[in-house]
Amino acid sequence: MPGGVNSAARAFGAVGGEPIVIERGEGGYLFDVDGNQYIDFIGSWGPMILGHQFPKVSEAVHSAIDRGTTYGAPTEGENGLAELIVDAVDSVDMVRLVSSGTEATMSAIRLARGYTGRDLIIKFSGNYHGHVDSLLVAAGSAAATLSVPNSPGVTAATGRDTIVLEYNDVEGLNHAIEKHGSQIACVIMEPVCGNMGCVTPSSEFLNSVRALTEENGIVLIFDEVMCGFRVAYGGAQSIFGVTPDLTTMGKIVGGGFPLGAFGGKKEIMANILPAGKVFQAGTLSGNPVATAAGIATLTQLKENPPYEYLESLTDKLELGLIAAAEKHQIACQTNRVGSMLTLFFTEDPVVDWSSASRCDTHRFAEYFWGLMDQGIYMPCSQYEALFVSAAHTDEDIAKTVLAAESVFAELKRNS
Ligand code: KE4
Repeated sequence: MPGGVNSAARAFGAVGGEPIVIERGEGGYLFDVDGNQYIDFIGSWGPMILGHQFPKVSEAVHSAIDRGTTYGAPTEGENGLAELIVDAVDSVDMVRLVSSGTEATMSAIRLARGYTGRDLIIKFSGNYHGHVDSLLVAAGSAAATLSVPNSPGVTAATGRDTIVLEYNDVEGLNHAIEKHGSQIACVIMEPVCGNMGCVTPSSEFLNSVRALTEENGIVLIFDEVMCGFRVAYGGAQSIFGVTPDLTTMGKIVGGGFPLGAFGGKKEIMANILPAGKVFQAGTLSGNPVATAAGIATLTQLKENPPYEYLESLTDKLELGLIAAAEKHQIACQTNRVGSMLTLFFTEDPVVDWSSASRCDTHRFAEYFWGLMDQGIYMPCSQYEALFVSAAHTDEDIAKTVLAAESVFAELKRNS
């Protein structure tokens, strides 16, 4: 397997050394094949909001598997999950289930282009929307970390239809829409960024994006693959009170199984084949085992919302990390929304890719390994968010803060 992994983000390219190999997960913990236990703050890069092996999810999956695994025909579970999504996300009237976040964003962009008859798309540097050719131009996440701004294999022609702007740059957005407005099919953005580390939109930026897209007949796509069901049951849009035209989802919505979704206004979604003419299909789309996991996960989140608990735990973690860093004069910033948090090794506030890219990634790597050596598994890149799960405890947070303090002391000694 190229690089020994099936996804670049887990190859430890940003921190050096060899990835650990996981044998199992349990609650808020991972166990590697050598029997070491770790507090898991990756949570599979977002899906594991309830923790690993959450009983109700496991039971639903076993029951689904006992009836079969895939039929290539409609099943009731697809309706059940679609109804939960439509109920949870106010802007979603109709939804199509797919097998990954990448498939969701790729399909949503094709839909926006088919619906508007326009070619151009706008994305923001530091935002990652999966490995869609048209979006692998200054992507964040692994591409940013591996300093591969444009992936080989993405053609110049493809790149020419994508305009890349700076996140939180209202003037730049105004200028681009002034210049190209009538040719732009959509703007796609992370309403809470996780792929340059956690970065939030200013309200001026978010309101400008919505107003300018509205005025120019441009489809606004909120990529909530990471922040959907994470920062709130209704996603980031329910926190900010801004309504996109389309929303892409993944990770949590599949309960740990390969499942993504895109949905939005009926007048737009009704253009998707076979209701409309925009082609979209998938052998395992709406897979019965994945929808069972998704239904069990969303039902748990809806009936026993963990968001207040997650807010309190993650707040303690953030304040503890900041205090420990300050005690040892380690320059750090934090950005957090709910249980998404990033500790940036830089003096200045991080509000976009250019400020994020000034972080001391070498110092991040030392911090990562210092914690790993104490049984704490943080995301293996400065440009990722950590995720706290409902299975984590105050004790886990206290242990993490204590471990971080010893790491900061070491960093100070070495500086
Ligand atoms: P997937 O195709 O990996 O399911 O989803 C792509 C995607 C789309 N949109 C957003 C906002 C995302 O964060 C992602 C995937 N996130 C990365 C972590 N930064 C997944 C980790 C990986 O690629 O292994």
